Amino acid sequence: MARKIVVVGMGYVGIPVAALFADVLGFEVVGVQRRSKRSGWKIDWLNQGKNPIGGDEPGLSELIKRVVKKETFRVVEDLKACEDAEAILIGVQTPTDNDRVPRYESLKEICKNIGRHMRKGVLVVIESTVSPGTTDNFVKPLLEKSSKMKAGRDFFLAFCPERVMVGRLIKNLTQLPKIIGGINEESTRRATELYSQIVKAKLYPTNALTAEVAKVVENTYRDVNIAFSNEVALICESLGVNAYEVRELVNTLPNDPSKPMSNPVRNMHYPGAGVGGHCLPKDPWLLVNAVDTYGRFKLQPKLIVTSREINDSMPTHVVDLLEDALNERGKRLKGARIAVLGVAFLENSDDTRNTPSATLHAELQRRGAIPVLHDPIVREFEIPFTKDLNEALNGADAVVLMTKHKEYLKLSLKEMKQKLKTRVLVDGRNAFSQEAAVDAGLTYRGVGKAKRQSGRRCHSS
Ligand code: SAJ
Repeated sequence: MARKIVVVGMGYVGIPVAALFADVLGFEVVGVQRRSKRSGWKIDWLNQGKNPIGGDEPGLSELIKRVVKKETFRVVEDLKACEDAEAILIGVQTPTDNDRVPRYESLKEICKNIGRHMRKGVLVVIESTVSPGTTDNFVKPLLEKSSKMKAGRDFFLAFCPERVMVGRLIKNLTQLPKIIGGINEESTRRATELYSQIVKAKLYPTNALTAEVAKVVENTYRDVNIAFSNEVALICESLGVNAYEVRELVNTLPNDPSKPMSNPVRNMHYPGAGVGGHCLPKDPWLLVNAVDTYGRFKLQPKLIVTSREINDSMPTHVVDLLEDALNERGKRLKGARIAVLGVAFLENSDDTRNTPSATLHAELQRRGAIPVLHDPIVREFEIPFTKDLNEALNGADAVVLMTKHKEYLKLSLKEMKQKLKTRVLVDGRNAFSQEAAVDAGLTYRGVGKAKRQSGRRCHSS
């Protein structure tokens, strides 16, 4: 008898997790996806064995094709599919609202519905990142109430955070260690056994609350490190040195985490035009929110909040660099037509969640400029954009690079210059050599780069 798994939410987490389990001998997986305007189309695509996730995702398309062909994976709309499932994995969006408070409407709905259908002995796993305390204090009571069963005895519950990253979904899911946080030992034991079927790396058992804190801390750690690099970039701009060269020099210090005491580990992150995605702009607030909601004593995290503010300010800094470069060319930003390269928050992906390009677009409009967004990979976005690069470049007063898609790295700066009305290039991701841009006759500005008047050599380019 096949081991039946249900995966709720066919997104960047749910799709690869479901397909991986469906590829394990003896497993049958049913994905559940609402037929919403935004994501309903994925149901039919997946059932035709097609991969709805754009951009480069090594191995995912072949895997989906294979498991649909061998009929171990299908997608439905109804949570009724949970009735005979031995495990139910939840990978739905857990956004925060404008006040940075977690909004769990969809998680709440799903837990209430799953509770009505799930059978005795089932294991429920939360993969989505949630504010610490949510599994024990929000999900557990919801499931107990709608199932009329006792958690930890009649059914089992664990928080096992995803560590996916667009561009390497399969690799991260199978090669990265997995944290397994059960509400009790039996829940942890069952979840560990389940994930050992697809995760080839080490599994780390712990309790739900510790797992929740670890997940948001690992993303907050990254966000704080990026903020540090962004602040160093601003310092380097004012001192006239290249922050990326500084980063390389700093990282020449050995970086072997396995021998932390033998050498001072340095792993300076990349400065850039901002921090986007579903995780880094949100997870620090989940940590801050947890202290407010469940904290034994109140405290106001300063470093974490300041880091968010620094990272959120980078798109506006890019507009400042643009305004300065245009002034050098005797052009005002107001009324200027700006070609913005890149809508996705991450290179070579189609993911636009919390993209810094949206913040840049709003700031350009606020200052009276006319932004034209371009992206070669993104399928849909709430702001109109073009996939035709010439449409964006021709007659523009400046180019602003926001996403380091590989398509842009191949661009000829000379050809780009020919198409522009005002020859300004602002590099938000260290995509281009300052030297080459200036030699091509462009006025160049870059996050973390020394300001160099056309024709004069700076300290380092
Ligand atoms: N970024 C920088 N500088 C850097 C690294 C990233 O400016 O040095 C920017 C990127 O351009 C992007 C944003 O930060 O706009 C996020 O980039 P990311 O590479 O962190 O991509 P995510 O958000 O998809 O992935 C993160 C990862 N978290 C960690 O590495 C700790 C991934 O492992 C998580 O699985 C993922 O969040 C998640 O889903 O939580």
